Amino acid sequence: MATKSPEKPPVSPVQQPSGHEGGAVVLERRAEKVKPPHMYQVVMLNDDYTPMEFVVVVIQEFFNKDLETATQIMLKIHLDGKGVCGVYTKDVAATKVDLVLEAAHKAGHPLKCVSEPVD
Ligand code: TYC
Repeated sequence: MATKSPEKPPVSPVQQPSGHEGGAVVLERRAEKVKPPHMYQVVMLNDDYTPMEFVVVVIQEFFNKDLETATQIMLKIHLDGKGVCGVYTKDVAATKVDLVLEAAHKAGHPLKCVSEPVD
């Protein structure tokens, strides 16, 4: 009966030679730790002029929300003055902001949004 060998210790940060390098010893340092990226939330701001329907469409299109969720987010912004539409890496959040501002500008609405780091 095969007995289970004892648990191996956690992998060392240095790659151990496998013995198949033709006699050469290859030591390869592995990345110690990969931290998750800092995340940024896209916050949309209320104003008195942008039509509610336009905001709902923008939230659906650029933040991939269904109609019901987009409507809830829009109403929260309308009532509280601002609301989070999504959380992304820094570059993606910045791109979302640009796309929303461009769409609003093209449609002649003063809709604004910003990205800010999540604590
Ligand atoms: N307050 C706007 C209105 O009454 C609607 C609105 C909602 C505008 C959310 C911007 O981010 C916004 N027409």
